[in-house]
Amino acid sequence: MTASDWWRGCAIYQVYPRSFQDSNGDGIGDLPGIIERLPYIASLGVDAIWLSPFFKSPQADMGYDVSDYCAVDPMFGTMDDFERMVSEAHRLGLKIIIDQVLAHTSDKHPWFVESRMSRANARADWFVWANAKPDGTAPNNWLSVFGGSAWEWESTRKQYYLHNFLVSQPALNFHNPAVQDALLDSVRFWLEKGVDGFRLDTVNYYFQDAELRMNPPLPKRKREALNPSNPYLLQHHLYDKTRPENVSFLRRFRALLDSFGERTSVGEVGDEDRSLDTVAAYTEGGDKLHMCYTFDMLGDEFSPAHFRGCVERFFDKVRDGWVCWAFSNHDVKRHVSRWVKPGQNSDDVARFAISLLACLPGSICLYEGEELGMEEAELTFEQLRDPYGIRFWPGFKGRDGCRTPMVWEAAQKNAGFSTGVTWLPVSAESAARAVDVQERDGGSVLAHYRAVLAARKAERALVEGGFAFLYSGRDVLAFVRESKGRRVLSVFNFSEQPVKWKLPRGVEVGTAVLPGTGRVDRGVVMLPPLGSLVAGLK
Ligand code: TEU
Ligand code: CA
Repeated sequence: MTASDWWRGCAIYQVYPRSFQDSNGDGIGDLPGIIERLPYIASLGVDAIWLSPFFKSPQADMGYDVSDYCAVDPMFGTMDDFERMVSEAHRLGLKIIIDQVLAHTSDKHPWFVESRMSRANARADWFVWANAKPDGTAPNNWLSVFGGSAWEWESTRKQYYLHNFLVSQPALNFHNPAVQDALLDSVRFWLEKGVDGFRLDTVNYYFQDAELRMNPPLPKRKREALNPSNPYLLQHHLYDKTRPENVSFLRRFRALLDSFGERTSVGEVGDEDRSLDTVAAYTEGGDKLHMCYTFDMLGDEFSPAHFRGCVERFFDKVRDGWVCWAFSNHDVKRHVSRWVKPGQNSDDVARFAISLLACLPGSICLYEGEELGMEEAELTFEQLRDPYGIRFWPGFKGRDGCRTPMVWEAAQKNAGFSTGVTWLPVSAESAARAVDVQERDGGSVLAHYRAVLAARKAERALVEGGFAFLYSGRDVLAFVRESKGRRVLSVFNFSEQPVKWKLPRGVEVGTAVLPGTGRVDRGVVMLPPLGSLVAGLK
């Protein structure tokens, strides 16, 4: 691998700025707070940070509604803070990947403020505008992910505009080349500031069907829905996102990145029933996105067959693309809470999960707090801040449960996150998991994460090797990773009982690669509940 391939097999740590570290007592995390904690991130053994949005924003969707692509929101700090953060991260050997929310702006973005004023102004065609049907209703049946029609009436223009998410997140019109140019200018702005890559939010929502055709009803083959209480997930989104045009845009985007060298990109492809076809179209050929991720491993399924299926389906469809796997992020229930069974210790689930993630072929992404085994917080309706949760409560409780603050020092107010009133509560249960407590305990989840990430980094077969599945049954998943003749065996017991798994004939296990509770006895792998064995093969 050359230096420009650093992203292949890298480990990324997602920071949600609002919830990481508050430096000024306003109860909201900020960039100076992140700078303070960079040594901690480096100590985990990750290669890069993915920073959720810190751009100027009314914060209707917690920063995923941008009103200035090239400015830092004062709530998070200054441009000077950002520059200090990048240089400090680089000094510590950490890359910085920032989140680009290009599919839509905030309704407070000057482009939209201008666009909505008339049908004839310089930015009139920068968003997706359409006339009402003769009876005055919306142009078609498209729905918003966050509830209701995807169309909002603008009485000044006497037209509807499209929003795939909140009413205050108007969709940009990518069919207009001037829009593409303006967005690429902002990407260039951050490249010049020295960022190492981009996470592209909702990259499959950039282009809408130019003819605005109706979405057909959902076919019988129902897709797995993350949130079935939401009608959006019951509609078949055939025409509201068109892919072919996006491929040319992504080529332009990639050429820009390549002109800076050693940069990366990871696209978020979600809410689609054919997302792997999309990923293939967006990553193949090495001239578009570097990596993509889908929502495959962000659901409730927890079985050998599921993880094997996710990996096999991905590499079956996306032959020369690269994947980035994640079990948690700021949009989904924390994975320990999704996967723990009654009577199980969630810390055992946390240890098992990071060992599994570390062995999967691809790059990996961790979400802040998972290295502490943080669980999903139970919040009351009054405590919610996420508009998505407020809208669908209680059928869907929103995304605040995974967004509660990081916990640093157990004995400090708000576990060291903030001296003020925090934007989401810090519970006593989460404070008990604080970093300082776990650093004193060699058997902690945090200690396990550090050991696993260090071992993975040192093992090329896990970082860049190919893979072959040996076995997947009800309880056990076994596979081999291989690079340049070096082979590493991974065996995982997903069940609540101890299991024995007989090594295939001729397979001889050498020394352990990752810390784990499994052992080998006369050709049989013995695994306690949620146990694993990851070891080199002779
Ligand atoms: O998420 C895209 C997306 O599809 C999510 O709305 C997803 O369906 C949902 O969260 C699952 O529970 C991205 C961001 O990650 C998210 O935080 C933003 O709210 C969204 O885009 C809009 O910008
Ligand atoms: Ca703050």
